[in-house]
Amino acid sequence: MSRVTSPLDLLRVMVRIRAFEEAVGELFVRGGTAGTMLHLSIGEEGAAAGFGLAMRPGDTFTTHHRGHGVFLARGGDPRRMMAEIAGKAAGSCRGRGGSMHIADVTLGHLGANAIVGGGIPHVVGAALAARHLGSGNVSVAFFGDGAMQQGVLYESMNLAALWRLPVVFACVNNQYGMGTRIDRAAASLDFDARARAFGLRGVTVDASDATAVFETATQVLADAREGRPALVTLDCFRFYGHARKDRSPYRTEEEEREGRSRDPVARLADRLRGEDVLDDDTLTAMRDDARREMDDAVAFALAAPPPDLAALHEDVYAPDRPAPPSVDAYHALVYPEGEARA
Ligand SMILES: Cc1ncc(C[n+]2csc(CCOP(=O)(O)OP(=O)(O)O)c2C)c(N)n1
Ligand SMILES: [Mg+2]
Repeated sequence: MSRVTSPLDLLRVMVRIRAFEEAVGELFVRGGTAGTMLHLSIGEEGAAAGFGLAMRPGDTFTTHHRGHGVFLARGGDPRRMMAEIAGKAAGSCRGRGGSMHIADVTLGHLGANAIVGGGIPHVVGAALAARHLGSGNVSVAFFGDGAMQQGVLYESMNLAALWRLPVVFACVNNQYGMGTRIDRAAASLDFDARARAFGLRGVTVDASDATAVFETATQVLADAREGRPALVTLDCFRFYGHARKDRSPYRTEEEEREGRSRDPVARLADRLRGEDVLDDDTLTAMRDDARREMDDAVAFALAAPPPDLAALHEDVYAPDRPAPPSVDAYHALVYPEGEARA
């Protein structure tokens, strides 16, 4: 473990991710979020914190639709993420992206993507740019096990290996793509072998152990910086349904109990308690702080004003292009009869 990241840092980030997910889940149920979908990463905190804390400032990344945890682990502001999910102008994408399309280039976050595998090729481009610029930065794609069956991953792995790009493909294997268990979707579960077939290093790590993820990530990131890209499979369990409304009727109670016993937060907390690095009061204070921080983020998001309709076309067209028609002019074009706007 590096001198700057301690196990307590890892635990604190995981506790904050869980508190965020619980708070945003509640906000969704109360109708405070924009859009109809919300994907929680509860149970996957070890992957997000372990990998996210091993990355360096300047490194870039993309995430899939279950990416709140990585955003927080990379220093994302929970207020700006909560406002984004609530569709408010104070959000990191001015409320235009929502949970599945959060981006924040100031943190190297090149964007979440709702298309399974959609964010993967972007990191190959970002890594090529890093190489040309000589920045020394790595680009990491976080995606789910569902994307392991997508062709775009293999095109990306091929180019990354061929051009020895500073890329890490990080598969968050939570065992399910929606209601389909991975062994019913993948002909082979040996993901490391798939990496090797392309000349990449392939490593699988138990992501209920955040410290192990951090150590593996530190090593593969250092190798990637030297032009040795890798595929890392972060093995974990999605505690709840695919999205907020899914109660996982396709899983047995026993499977859920067993999966939830691989709780990355409890695992590290228990270990640190056993090592006398953590006591109950400190853990309680950590949890209380995180809850307060996320309650504050919810209050901020609820109080923030909605985006101004007149700003709808901003950030859509390149600034050096002719200005698009105003919203009213566009409406007149679509409804020449003068129909009222819904
Ligand atoms: C190309 C494509 N196909 C199908 C979908 C519908 N879809 C949304 S999420 C999802 C499952 C993704 O599973 P996984 O990649 O394992 O991510 P997880 O939800 O488990 O985090 C599917 C099939 C999609 N968004 N994009
Ligand atoms: Mg999955």
